[in-house]
Amino acid sequence: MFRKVLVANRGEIALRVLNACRELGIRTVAVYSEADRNSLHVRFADEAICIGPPRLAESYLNVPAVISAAEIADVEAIHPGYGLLSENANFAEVCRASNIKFIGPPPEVTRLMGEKEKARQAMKKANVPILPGSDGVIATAGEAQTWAETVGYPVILKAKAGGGGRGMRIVRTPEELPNHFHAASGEAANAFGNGELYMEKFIERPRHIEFQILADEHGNVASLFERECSIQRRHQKLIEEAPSLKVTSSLREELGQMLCRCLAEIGYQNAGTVEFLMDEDGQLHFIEMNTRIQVEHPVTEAIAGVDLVKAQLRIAAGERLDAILPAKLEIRGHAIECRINAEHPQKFTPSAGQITVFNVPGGNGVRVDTAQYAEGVVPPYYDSLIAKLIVHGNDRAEAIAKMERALSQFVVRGIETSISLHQAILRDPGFRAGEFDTKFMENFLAEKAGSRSGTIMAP
Ligand code: MV4
Repeated sequence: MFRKVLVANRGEIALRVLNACRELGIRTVAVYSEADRNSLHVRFADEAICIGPPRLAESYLNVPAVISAAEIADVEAIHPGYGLLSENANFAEVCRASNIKFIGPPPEVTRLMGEKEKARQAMKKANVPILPGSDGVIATAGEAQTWAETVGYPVILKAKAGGGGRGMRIVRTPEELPNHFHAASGEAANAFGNGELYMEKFIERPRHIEFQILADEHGNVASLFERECSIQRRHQKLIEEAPSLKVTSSLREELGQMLCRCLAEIGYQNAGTVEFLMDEDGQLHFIEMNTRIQVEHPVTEAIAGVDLVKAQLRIAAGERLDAILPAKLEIRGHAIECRINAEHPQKFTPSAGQITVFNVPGGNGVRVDTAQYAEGVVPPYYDSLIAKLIVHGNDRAEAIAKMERALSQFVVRGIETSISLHQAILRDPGFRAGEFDTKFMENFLAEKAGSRSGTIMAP
């Protein structure tokens, strides 16, 4: 196992990774920006190094600053957490050149999955179901029209270098295709420095379902079941759960095996998430792969009984999956996560400032991942996620009851949070019945805005 690891992140995930290291007997090094001087990830690491001013580009995204810190502290490995440098293949290459182990897949694999169209072809080759669409990128609007005829309208144009919803255009008629093609291409060129597009059949009201994968460095791959992530707004997930009510055990088994074979073929290593859209017939279609640990990993940890961050560290240190995982992976109960954001619960505007009261719920089956505390400060420079509330029950109904109880005991004052929004979602009959798709929040917010009081929240 590593002697010393640097955590190249901040907030709850930095603390989450530091905790895993601590429990494995690994010395820890935190890096921080000037805005995070008083953060818990700094306080609870064995060593901490300031890497620059508050702005991300000058601190947490500053590759030379992070690498210098790693060299000064003499670490053997870097854990990137999620976001920031976690899916940056160039960073992983600099780590490799500096003789520092990057805790994640090899840069070649990250690069392959970053080119969404190549990832799609790789999945297709391994018989993983993909949506009807173009084979490779589309050069011109005319070519796009030809593909759209074969696929059938509506279609969606996506950026090859994209992901996470940017640079996408839904096209419903041949007439509007040329305009959408040029707009999407321009937006992609602007956002990703690459205007290349590909096309897929558009699914109207999909569910977002993703599979958690672990792969060791000896060619072994395991599927740790799926998460349901359809409760989102503008591509920001709000609530995730595991398992999905809509994935049958045969589908889970079959797709899990297929993914393991495919990812072994590709040479995948470490933790990864394969994203699917589920159509109205309950069929899953691959859309993209994320080559990192995800925000919502704790719901999988709860139902699978596996510490995914410890698994990442042990895999990167060369251990084999059969030494890390139980002999037989099984789903136990049901888990739900609410992302507690520092933002207005209806307007979604960020709410930075000093926290005055921070009462965290606990008890059987309740987990809170946070780096916040009473008198802590939420800086205006970063992501609004301040805590994740995760509950684990014997079934979904028990998990919902536990979540409602825990939310009612989660008290944050000084800043605004999404806690009351989560309480309102949990009361929704559609949510309670498990009947929802990726349009849920749009409908939910429109309905509440139209209601008599105009407010979602109970007093
Ligand atoms: C789609 C789609 C419908 N059909 N692809 C949005 C983010 C990116 N990862 C993929 N996205 C979508 N791709 C086809 N062929 C609908 C979405 C989509 C979506 C997907 C998952 C979760 C939330 C979403 C919200 C809007 C659109």
